[in-house]
Amino acid sequence: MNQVIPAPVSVAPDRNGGEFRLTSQTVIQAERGAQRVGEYLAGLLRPATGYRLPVTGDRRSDGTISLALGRVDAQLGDEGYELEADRRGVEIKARTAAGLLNGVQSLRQLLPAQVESRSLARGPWTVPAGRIVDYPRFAHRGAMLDVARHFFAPDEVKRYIDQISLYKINELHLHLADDQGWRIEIKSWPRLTTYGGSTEVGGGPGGYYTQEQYRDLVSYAAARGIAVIPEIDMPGHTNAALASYAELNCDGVAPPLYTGTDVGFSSLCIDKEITYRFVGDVLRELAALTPGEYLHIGGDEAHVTTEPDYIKFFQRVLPMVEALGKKVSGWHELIKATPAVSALPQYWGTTNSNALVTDAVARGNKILLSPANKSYLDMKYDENTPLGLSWAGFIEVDDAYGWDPGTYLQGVPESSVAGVEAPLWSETLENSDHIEFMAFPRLPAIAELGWSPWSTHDWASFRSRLAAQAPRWTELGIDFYRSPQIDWP
Ligand code: TNX
Repeated sequence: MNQVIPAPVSVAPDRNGGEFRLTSQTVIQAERGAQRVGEYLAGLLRPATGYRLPVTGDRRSDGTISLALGRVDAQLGDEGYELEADRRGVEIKARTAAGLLNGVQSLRQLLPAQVESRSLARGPWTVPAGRIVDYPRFAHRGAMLDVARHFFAPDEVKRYIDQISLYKINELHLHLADDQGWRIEIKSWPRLTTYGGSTEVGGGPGGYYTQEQYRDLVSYAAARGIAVIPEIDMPGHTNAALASYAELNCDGVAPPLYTGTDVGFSSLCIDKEITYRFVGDVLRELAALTPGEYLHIGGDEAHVTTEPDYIKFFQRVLPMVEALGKKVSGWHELIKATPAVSALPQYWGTTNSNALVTDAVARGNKILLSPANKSYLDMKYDENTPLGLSWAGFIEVDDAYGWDPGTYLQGVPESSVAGVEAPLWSETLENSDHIEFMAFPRLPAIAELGWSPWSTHDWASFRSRLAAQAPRWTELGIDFYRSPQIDWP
């Protein structure tokens, strides 16, 4: 029972041993409101076991995995769950479907690794007897994927969604536009995608999501307990838009498409009225595609926008987001424009104090932590890593795991931390293999920092639990980095 990542709040293996065994007779009993989770669980377990695993609302006593809503301790909150296993069955209880999904992810990890096989595999399919009580330390546990520098097709994004859900990540931040490509269809500005989405770093064909494909991604993520935060980076990182519409440029001349990896050379034209019509249209269409609370409006590395212009720009754009009923998320530079206290600045620096962030905290903002030298999954592991960048340093597994979000930034108490995010920038990453090699094993480390109580933080325990994940990744076809810090089986 002690092998789950992220480490649960409490794990009590049954002192008499014993186990539940999944058989061809097992049924999944899902209460009203839990059927979708039941079907999701059945879908995970059927390929390897070959069992029918019917999902039913009927009450049964023996041989069931039951998913129950309501009647739980208040401390579990909306995302917590209780899991109890004995010889007769497994019961997962939670207040919400999100809590049940988290319980399901733990149950998956209590079953043998071969359960992840997508074709018939050999059991026995046992769950050790005992009880887990579990809930998250931070409400926000994010992963970010940059689909702008290199485009990733919907199936590749779904594959990553499946992988991050296993570690109870609940927010997927999609970096949808940058200098090298615009990836989300905006019906009122069609050239953003047809032209602005037509390439990527290195000059490949790029691509984009139609609004229909994007909605499908959002609902695929939601079924796994994950909200999508769409990002349109502005006023910098906008060459793809500027190339698509000449009128957005101060001089009225469209620059060429860009396929390199420089940052900080583009800016929307702050003094042109059309800029705000453009931004308003984009945000309106984006908000209509977004059931989640946040729109991310970037704000990083605006090196060719003067500070007064930067502030002027965001003082017009920030109210647009709120008028659409959404909260603002943005990189921490955005704090210069004094966003509302509901806004969520995202810290991406490499130092453990930052004056802008301390100011925002004093005003009442919560901060999302993604320190580049700890949580950036695109940083190389060491000098020999074939992919990735190294501007924020090398990040080995113990670096990714070895910091406390609750005390990391001076002047930012745990109560002002919304959570953590692990960004994956894609200048050097072209396909799912590349994504997985950089995310595994560091993504589970960041996920544990976001979920698990600090009292469970322990490198020796994490190392051994991480090693135990490897056979699962192999079953899932995840090409992970065999860090020399871990005793892989
Ligand atoms: C900095 S982090 C950026 C991105 C790059 C990344 C590469 C941040 C807010 N901006 O534009 O892709 O470094 O690691």
